[in-house]
Amino acid sequence: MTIVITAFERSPDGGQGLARDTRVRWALEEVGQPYEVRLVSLRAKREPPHLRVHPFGLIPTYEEGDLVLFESGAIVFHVAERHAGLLPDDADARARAIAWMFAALSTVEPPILELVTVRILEGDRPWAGERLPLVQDRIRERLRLLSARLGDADWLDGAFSAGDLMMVSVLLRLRPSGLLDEFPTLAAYVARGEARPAYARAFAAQLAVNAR
Ligand code: GTB
Repeated sequence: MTIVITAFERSPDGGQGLARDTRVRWALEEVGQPYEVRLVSLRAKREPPHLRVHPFGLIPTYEEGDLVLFESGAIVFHVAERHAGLLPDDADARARAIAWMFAALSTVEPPILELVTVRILEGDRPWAGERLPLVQDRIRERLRLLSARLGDADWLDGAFSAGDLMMVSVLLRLRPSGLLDEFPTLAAYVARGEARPAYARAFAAQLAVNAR
C-alpha cells in the first residue's frame, strides 16, 4: 500500500526542515518505508479536499489505503508501531520511548511554539518586548532539566527511538533563536540526530521541494 504524506508546496522556512512533515519523513526513512508526498498550497490547505484529511487544514497528514491520519505525533507513533526500528521490543523500554515522544510534544514543544508566537505573530504588540524574556526563560528551564537528564548519554533512554526522533525534531525549531547553543549537551544531541542517514535523507527530500 502506498504511503502518501502532505507537505507545504513552499515551506515558510525556505527548506530549513522546520515544518512538521520533516519528522514524518524522518520516521519513514528510519524504518525504510518508501512514501509519496502531496504538496499543498496555502490556499488548498483550507479547502474541502484537504479538510477531509486534516480537520484543521494543516500539514502533515498520512494516507495508507483506507487509513487517514493527521497530527505528526500520531503519524510517527503509527509508523513506529507498524515497522521495526523506532521502538524497542522490551515492553517497559517501549513504554518509556513513547513517554519521551509525549514529553517532546506536550512538555517541550509548547513553550518553543510560544517563542514563535511572541516573536513573529505578536511581535508588533506593545507587550511583546516584556513577554519575550519570560518565554525564553520558560524554555531555558525545560532545556536545563532535559540536558541534565540526558547527561553523557547519546540518546534519552538506551538506543535511538521515536522518542529521540520527536525530541530532536522539536529542539531543532530552537536553532534560529540561538537558545539551543546555550546548552552544549543538547546541541550535541541534536547534531547526533541530524547526523543519522535517515534524517539526512528526510532533510534533503524536503529541501528539494523548497529549493525549487
Ligand atoms: N499538532 C500538529 C502536528 O503536530 O501535526 C500541528 C500541525 C501544524 O501546525 N502544521 C503547520 C501548518 O500546517 C506546519 S508545521 N501550518 C499552516 C497553517 O497554520 O495554516 C509548523 C511550521 C510552520 C512553519 C515553520 N517555519 O517556517 O519555520 C515551522 C513550523
